[in-house]
Amino acid sequence: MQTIRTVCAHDCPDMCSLIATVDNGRVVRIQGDPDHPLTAGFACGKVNRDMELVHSPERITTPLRRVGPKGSGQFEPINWDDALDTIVGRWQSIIAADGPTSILGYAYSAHQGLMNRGLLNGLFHALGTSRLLGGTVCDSCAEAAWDATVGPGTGGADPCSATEADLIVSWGSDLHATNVHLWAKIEQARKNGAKLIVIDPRRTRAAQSADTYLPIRIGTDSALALGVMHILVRDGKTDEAYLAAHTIGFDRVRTEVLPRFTPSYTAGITGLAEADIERFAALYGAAKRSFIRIGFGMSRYTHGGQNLRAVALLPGVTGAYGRYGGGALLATAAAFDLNYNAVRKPSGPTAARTINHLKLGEALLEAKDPPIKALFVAANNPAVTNPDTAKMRAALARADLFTVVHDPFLSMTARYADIVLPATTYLETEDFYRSYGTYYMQYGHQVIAPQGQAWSNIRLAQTLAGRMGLTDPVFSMGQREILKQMFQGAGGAAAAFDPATLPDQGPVSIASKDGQVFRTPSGKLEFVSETLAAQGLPAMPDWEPDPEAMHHARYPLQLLTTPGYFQSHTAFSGVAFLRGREGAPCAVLHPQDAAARGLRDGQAVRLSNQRGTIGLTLHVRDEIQPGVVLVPGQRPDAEAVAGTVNMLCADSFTDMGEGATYQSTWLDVAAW
Ligand SMILES: Nc1nc2c(c(=O)[nH]1)N[C@H]1C(S)=C(S)[C@@H](COP(=O)(O)OP(=O)(O)OC[C@H]3O[C@@H](n4cnc5c(=O)[nH]c(N)nc54)[C@H](O)[C@@H]3O)O[C@H]1N2
Ligand SMILES: Nc1nc2c(c(=O)[nH]1)N[C@H]1C(S)=C(S)[C@@H](COP(=O)(O)OP(=O)(O)OC[C@H]3O[C@@H](n4cnc5c(=O)[nH]c(N)nc54)[C@H](O)[C@@H]3O)O[C@H]1N2
Ligand code: SF4
Ligand SMILES: [Mo]
Repeated sequence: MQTIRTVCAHDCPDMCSLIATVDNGRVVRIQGDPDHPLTAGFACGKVNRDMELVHSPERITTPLRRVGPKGSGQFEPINWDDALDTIVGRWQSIIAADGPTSILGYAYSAHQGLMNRGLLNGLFHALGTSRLLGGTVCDSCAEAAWDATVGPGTGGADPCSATEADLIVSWGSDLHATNVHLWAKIEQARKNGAKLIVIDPRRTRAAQSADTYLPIRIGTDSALALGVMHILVRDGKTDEAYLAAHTIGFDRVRTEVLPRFTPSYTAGITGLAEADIERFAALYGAAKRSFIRIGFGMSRYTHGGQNLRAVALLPGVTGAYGRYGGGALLATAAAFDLNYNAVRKPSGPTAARTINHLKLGEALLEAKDPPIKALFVAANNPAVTNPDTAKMRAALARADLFTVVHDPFLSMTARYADIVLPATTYLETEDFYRSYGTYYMQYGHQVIAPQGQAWSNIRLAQTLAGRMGLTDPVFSMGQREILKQMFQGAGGAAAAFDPATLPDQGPVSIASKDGQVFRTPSGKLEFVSETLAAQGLPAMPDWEPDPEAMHHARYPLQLLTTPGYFQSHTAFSGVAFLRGREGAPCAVLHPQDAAARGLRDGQAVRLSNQRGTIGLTLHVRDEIQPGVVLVPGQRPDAEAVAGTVNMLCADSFTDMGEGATYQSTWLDVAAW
């Protein structure tokens, strides 16, 4: 038996340090590292079972060549040399005929290691192919709103500071699912007397144990934030000295926007009781160190940027941004100023065609001059997780599209591939990590040898680069050498670390106890944003109804799509135990809506709208308000009655950051 310290590479803000126990070449146990202050000795309920992920009987063990129709999942094993010969031969002839931009290749976020993700993207950058504008299925709207308000290159409040808070607001964040280690800090803060407020259309587990729960209507967060500001102004609870020194534009918002957001107007929009809004504002106004955890959920909506921006402005009104333990946490990644380009952009043209991730289906079907002839996908399953999945799958089914998928499992996307390549999981690789929800970075060590004939993303990138004739040094360097490159020219707090010693160091933090830094053009928190105005967007925060709500007459229910507790998108769908814990893919209706449709708990139901129909198991529960259908997670079709939730969602853009609008979806529910 041997124990090895590594880092959890799953797409999760906590980025835990893990202790893996290995016996005879097999991982037999995974525990949280007690020496990482946030991990604090425990891993989440998913990763506790990662020995079942890495040793899953459902993993693919050899390269595969498709022998049946696209999507059918019929493949035959081939060896790596044949697979690579086929790929390189096809890519070279496509480049010769139509140029490199007729290829689109990328790795996405299911391996958070900077090298495993970065180097495959570096390969395609160096080849000059079309480039994926990534993140639009996830956080690009939230990020654009944060950047316009707080500034680019800035992280939010340190999660470790939450223990110092006197008030915690979990605003659209399902802490037990996506941020369980922050939950542990919040429990500590509550022992010290802090109050917890949860603002979420779903009565999450955190909401059940909160001091106050506000069941807000989907997409109305900007109205609530402005309603709270209205009361703070009315009651003289603003910190005028902080506003004058660190913010711009509040006076305009105070006179031109806030007068409308009376408690009764705010209540009408948000569906909350006036008394509850008053109570929340009173608590927020009285707190010195109010800590808001902002989740991404509220941004996945037509006006998601406005929602997030208004919430991110609130700590400026009371000066909470200036105090340790106060402020707002959306993400932290922007604070790590490393030389990412060493890995992601070793060479290649400065500009090439970009394809928005959420429009991948459309681009594969419609892009011209040149059309996309070859697709390479690693660490992403767009046939389930992209919006408008029917279009996505029609695109993947295109007979003349040469598709390669690199994945540890035969994902729904892989079923459409011409060649499938077996990928290692993170436990079979080493890498360097920086978190997006904490201020830690850490080197993660390889725990066991690659299983079967699986290759890491790095090995694949370096081998394909060699075969394609690329000579950039990063494609032949060892990983410790690449790490040094990433620290050459590093800035900010990261620059103080020596990459030669990091692999032996365990977790290290770049956190600071100073107040929130603003890196907007004005250097202040921007209540009025000229940057947004220049893009034709409202310069000031406001609330407007969603134009998609016009479908309301025919499809009266709005979709609430949330993370699965025991599934993270589809990344754990190869673990039978976790599939069982999550349960069959389901839809949740309020008892009133179920009764109105004559539906009962446990029956199969059809969810439909103008884009399609899917089949799920119904749960009737009052954890949501009437008028909402909750569908947790994005689950592969094979587990459902039929289809997958993103078949109902449009591939349209949010107001900021060209992000996905999953929640601007109206539908109806009937018996299957
Ligand atoms: N277990 C698990 N962990 C995960 C993931 C997962 O799928 N499962 N996903 C990972 C990834 S890729 C990401 S990006 C992160 C973040 O993943 P996100 O999907 O952004 O999850 P949260 O930040 O928890 O935000 C979701 C919460 O917001 C609420 N919500 C939805 N709409 C609104 C709204 O309009 N207003 C308000 N106030 N609340 C709303 C939902 O009910 C839910 O409780 O988590 C990561 N961690
Ligand atoms: N309706 C709806 N849809 C959503 C969301 C939502 O809230 N609602 N959330 C969106 C968000 S936040 C995100 S980030 C996306 C996530 O969407 P995806 O990126 O598609 O996430 P996963 O389903 O986890 O797919 C990751 C794939 O990578 C594979 N993989 C895991 N590790 C490795 C590795 O080391 N190497 C390689 N090559 N492959 C690996 C996994 O087996 C899996 O097939 O989904 C988005 N889709
Ligand atoms: S909480 Fe997140 S980072 Fe920690 S073990 Fe679970 S998935 Fe990994
Ligand atoms: Mo995400």
